[in-house]
Amino acid sequence: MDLLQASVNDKYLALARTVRHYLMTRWLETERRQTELQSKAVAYLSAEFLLGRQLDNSLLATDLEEIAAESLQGLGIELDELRTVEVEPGLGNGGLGRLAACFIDSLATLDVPSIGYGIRYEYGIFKQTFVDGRQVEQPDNWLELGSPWEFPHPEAAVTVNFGGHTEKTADDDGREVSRWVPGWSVEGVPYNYMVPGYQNGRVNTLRLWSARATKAFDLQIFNAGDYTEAVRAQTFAENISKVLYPEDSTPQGKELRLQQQYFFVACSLRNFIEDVLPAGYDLHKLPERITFQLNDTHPVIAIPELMRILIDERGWNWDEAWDVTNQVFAYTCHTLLPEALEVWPTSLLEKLLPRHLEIIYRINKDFLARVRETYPGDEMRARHMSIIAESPERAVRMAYLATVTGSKVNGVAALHSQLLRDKVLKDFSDMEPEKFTNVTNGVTPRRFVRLANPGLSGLITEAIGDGWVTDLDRLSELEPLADDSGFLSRFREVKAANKARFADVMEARDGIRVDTGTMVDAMVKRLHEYKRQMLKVLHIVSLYEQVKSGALPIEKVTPRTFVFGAKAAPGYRMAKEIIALINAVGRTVNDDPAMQGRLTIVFPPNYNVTLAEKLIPAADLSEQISVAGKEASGTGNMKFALNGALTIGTDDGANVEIRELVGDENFFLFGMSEPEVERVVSAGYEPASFYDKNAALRRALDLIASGAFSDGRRGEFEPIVANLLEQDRFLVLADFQSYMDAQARVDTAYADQDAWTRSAVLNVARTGFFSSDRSMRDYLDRIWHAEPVSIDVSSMQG
Ligand code: B1H
Repeated sequence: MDLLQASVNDKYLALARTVRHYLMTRWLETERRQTELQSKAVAYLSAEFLLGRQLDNSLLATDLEEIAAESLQGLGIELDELRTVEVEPGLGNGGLGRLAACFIDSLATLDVPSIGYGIRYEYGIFKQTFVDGRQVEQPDNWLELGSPWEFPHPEAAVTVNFGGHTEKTADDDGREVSRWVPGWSVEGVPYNYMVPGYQNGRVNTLRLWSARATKAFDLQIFNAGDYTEAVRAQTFAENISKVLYPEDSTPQGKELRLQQQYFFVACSLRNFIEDVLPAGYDLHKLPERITFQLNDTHPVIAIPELMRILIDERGWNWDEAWDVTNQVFAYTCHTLLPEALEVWPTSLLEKLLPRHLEIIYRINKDFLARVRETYPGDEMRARHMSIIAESPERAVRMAYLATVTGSKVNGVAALHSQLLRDKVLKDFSDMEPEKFTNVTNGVTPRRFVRLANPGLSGLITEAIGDGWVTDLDRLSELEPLADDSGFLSRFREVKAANKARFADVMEARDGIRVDTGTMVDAMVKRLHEYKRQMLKVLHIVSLYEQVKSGALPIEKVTPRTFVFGAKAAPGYRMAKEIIALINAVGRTVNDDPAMQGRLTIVFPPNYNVTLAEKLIPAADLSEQISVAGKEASGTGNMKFALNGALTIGTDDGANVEIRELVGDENFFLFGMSEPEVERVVSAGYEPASFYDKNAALRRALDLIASGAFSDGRRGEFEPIVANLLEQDRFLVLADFQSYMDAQARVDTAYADQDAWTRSAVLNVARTGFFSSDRSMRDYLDRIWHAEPVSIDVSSMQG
């Protein structure tokens, strides 16, 4: 094609193909080394990988950015223009999926042989739009304009069975065995993605599975002469990998979701055993070759699947199979919300995976025997610990299955892991304390500092060299510069430039104007009541109310731009109401001349990884305000701190560790602690008493109820206000005053720009701990025990 006729997308695709071609030699060499050494690897099983754009990351990993920019310029093409047309693969909901993407980046950079296994959803997380301020979801057709980063391998498809029934037969020795007679099947086609390490020659693989109808399936029906039925069957099969479930934190117990889960783990286990391991490998030695890390409970059906393979297909006895299965799985829990713990009705398992259900029953029987042996006569304990729940319906508790089977169980921040041991999984931790461990989450410094914040990266590199990109603890060398006025002023210039860049993006993306002279106060995360976006809204409404009523002179208000980014699960009513309220408050406050633009609310729709990369470097204040004891870790909190925002936050999740590291004087702590929350709740929390006692809170809530933000329609936000006054499950009203006080401290601190910038620098210097490279080292030491294998790049050329 002629360059003159090529669209921007054509040019982007051509560049992407060039870069991926360059990576190919390294990919093949990585494969070759792994085959040669046969060392232990890590398989990260995850229903979500929220990758973000690939071009920049690939250019960084290969150190090709400069060359690419120059050669493109020679052709009259701007690299920046090509960057902007890439559609990010949104194959995840939020933190859990993005964590998986950070982890595979770090594993590749640390030279660890590893493979990510997941689902190639045809539609990722929905595209959020606002219609009259209300969320409307649109399909995310991310494959529409081509997907240059994936390599389909239809020839390597594997078959996955479902349904049918089991039959009792006798084996060669006359023992009774159960056999699965499946009812139907689909094929899984692997799509491989390159996961390049940072300039180290290693390229690992992310293998995502796409479902299609089996040939046999088609043929049977074609032969019966029913063409339309055959085509329908194809659609049925393809449905399995059609769409990502948009529930974050609260899974829906839908049949299709269980199909997705089994589909991808069955494909992955088969692929690892039959294609990654050498032919004829003795599976008794499997633990020497692999740990399957279970990213939450979504892939936990892999446990009975491996047992089935070893027993039914390989003819092993139960104990042999259990011994190996025990060693190769480890489980990461990501939640504390009881409603988020996945449970599958036995009726559904019976219908979809009857043989797996039998295996789960047997695991449970053996386990309960062990419990009774350890705690004779304690029948209550046995009932509590059973993998099978009996009410409200008979169901399998997937977290318990993973805990019983896994070699290790970990939480994702220190507080979270402690609460797992003390509460959610207490009985299991009492019985097998050594099984429980913590690995605090981390984020990749390549994407979230080096790429997202080139200004800060340049400044850091100038000061301490570029070793920090793969050794983030070295940020501590910046500490002395917190007292260097020259450095502080350059740091401030970088922040200002990042605000200007963010303002440009907001203008181009959504036509939203951002005043770069204001404090950028950001709350970006999924919309969930426990995360308490409502607390932020009450802060804003209260300030507005105080100005309007004359209690607070407008000149006393610190100019702030409140940035929200939040998707709500499409079926989560209250979350969607809160989105509507934020937009309504935004419209009213932004349009009110009395505010003189001092308080501005911006809520760009469809917050995603790409927007995060622009917003986070521009932020001054990071809002991490969940009710203590509910946010397992948070990872946005780490990204903001690393980019020099100060945190206002509760003692929850990884905030605890951030505060310990940056120091109390560089963190705005507020709110009840987890034990205090427990006490208040068990004493019988009455939110209305806070409304009665606190005039500012009362005025803010009354203003919302009055219709001030809904053109006088009083009923509009009634469900939100009523919920807060009557239930308030997450103690918004109880923490309101403490939050307002902390925000007043923020205003005071911000007034002294030198001191503020000093704190910001110290946040950067002291949070190197939150690199996902460190998380990976912790997993390697405590759970995986795999060794790095370096790739020799000297023999390779482009
Ligand atoms: C987290 C989820 C999650 N925890 C169910 N649990 C899902 C649960 O599709 N589903 O059904 C999807 C996601 N996600 C998050 O994990 C935690 O809330 C964060 O606190 C944590 O930082 C993150 C990574 O560990």
